[in-house]
Amino acid sequence: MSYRIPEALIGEENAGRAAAQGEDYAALGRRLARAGVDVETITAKVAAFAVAVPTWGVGTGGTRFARFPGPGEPRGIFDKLEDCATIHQLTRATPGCSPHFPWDKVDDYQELTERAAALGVGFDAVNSNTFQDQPGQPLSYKFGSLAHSHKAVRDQAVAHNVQCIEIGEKLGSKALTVWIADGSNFPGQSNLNRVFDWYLESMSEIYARLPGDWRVFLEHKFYEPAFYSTVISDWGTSLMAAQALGPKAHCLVDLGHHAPNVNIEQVVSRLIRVGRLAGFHLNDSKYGDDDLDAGSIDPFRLFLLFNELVGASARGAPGFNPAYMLDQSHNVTDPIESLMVSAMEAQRAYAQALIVDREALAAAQAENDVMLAHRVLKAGFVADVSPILAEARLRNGGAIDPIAAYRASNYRKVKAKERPAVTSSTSGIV
Ligand code: LRH
Ligand code: MN
Repeated sequence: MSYRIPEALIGEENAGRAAAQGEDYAALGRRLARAGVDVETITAKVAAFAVAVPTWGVGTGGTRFARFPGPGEPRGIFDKLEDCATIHQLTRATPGCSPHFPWDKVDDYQELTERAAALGVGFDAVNSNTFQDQPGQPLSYKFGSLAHSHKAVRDQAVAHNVQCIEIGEKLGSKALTVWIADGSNFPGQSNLNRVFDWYLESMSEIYARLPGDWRVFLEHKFYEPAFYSTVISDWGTSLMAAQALGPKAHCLVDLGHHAPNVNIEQVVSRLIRVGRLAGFHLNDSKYGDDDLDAGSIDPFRLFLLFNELVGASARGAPGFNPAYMLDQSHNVTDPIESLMVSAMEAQRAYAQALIVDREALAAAQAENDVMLAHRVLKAGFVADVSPILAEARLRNGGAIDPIAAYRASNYRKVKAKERPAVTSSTSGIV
């Protein structure tokens, strides 16, 4: 039987922190009450907030230069599920994990579903992969996949996506995420209009195979691995595709997939307006698609994003039902610690946005009282909502301090013994 963190250990860890937590929570409650905010309302919403963990994120990530695997690396999807379950056990914020195929391919998906259920987690959106060639794959994706100039390659990519839907149905997923690397490195290499026709043609075949209650998430990215043009490069192109395909098609926003300084919260506001926001791959970045931990570089940007989402929810925006996922690469930290902290940073941005006095904000905006409007918004960001996040975890049966509990459990050391060390330090993200 592989090691799981004993619930008793979490209880002991919490017992030592409960008094301080109670004090901090009560003090925050009093302060928020003075501002007309009911702390219990915020805590309940935060406790119900869920963000999915990427199965490919629990193994050490790398770059094109190198990857430095750590101790106790997951050897496959069953180890990855254990680690995803540990993240949820301590944070109570990540009940779902998002699998990627064929990286997570197994022979018996019933067994996988049962193992996940036994570990207390489920499966969120499934991710297809036509950006790598698999051993024995008949046709290469070197020059594209769903938008390849050869129909046979497009058909192969369509078949893979249909297979991902069939696997997802066995796992209980309700969405397929399609990110393609298709693009060009040289002007003239591809017909910029024709490739979009081929993409739509391929996606419409995939769309036709979606079960009634499924959605398909189109993920745009402005460059990499293509360095001159990318077929689905921005939200406008993604929205054109979603509207051409049908009501089940939505636009997924990966925070690292935009040109520097793009106002992503405004992009999100536009997608919400037309009811086509699929949701997010949350992460952070300073330069390109760095896949750094959410909220680690620019937490104010994450707050501004959740401010748009809370505003949309408050006004009852039609079709507003975003899916939240993390999509990160952990090259220098313990992936479990990074994913726990990132899930908590998403909760933090959500709680801060819930604190914003929306009436006062709307009034100041109407009067063009710029400084007042900015300060009313900023008041949410500068509030330390840590006691609310801890209270939500505690009430959900998690750890007041997940990192401390995780380290006290020696989970990584035990897994290092259970899982033979991975010697090869190949390059590449996973
Ligand atoms: C592409 C991407 C996509 C995943 C991959 C692992 O950059 O964000 O969402 O398939 O990372
Ligand atoms: Mn992504």
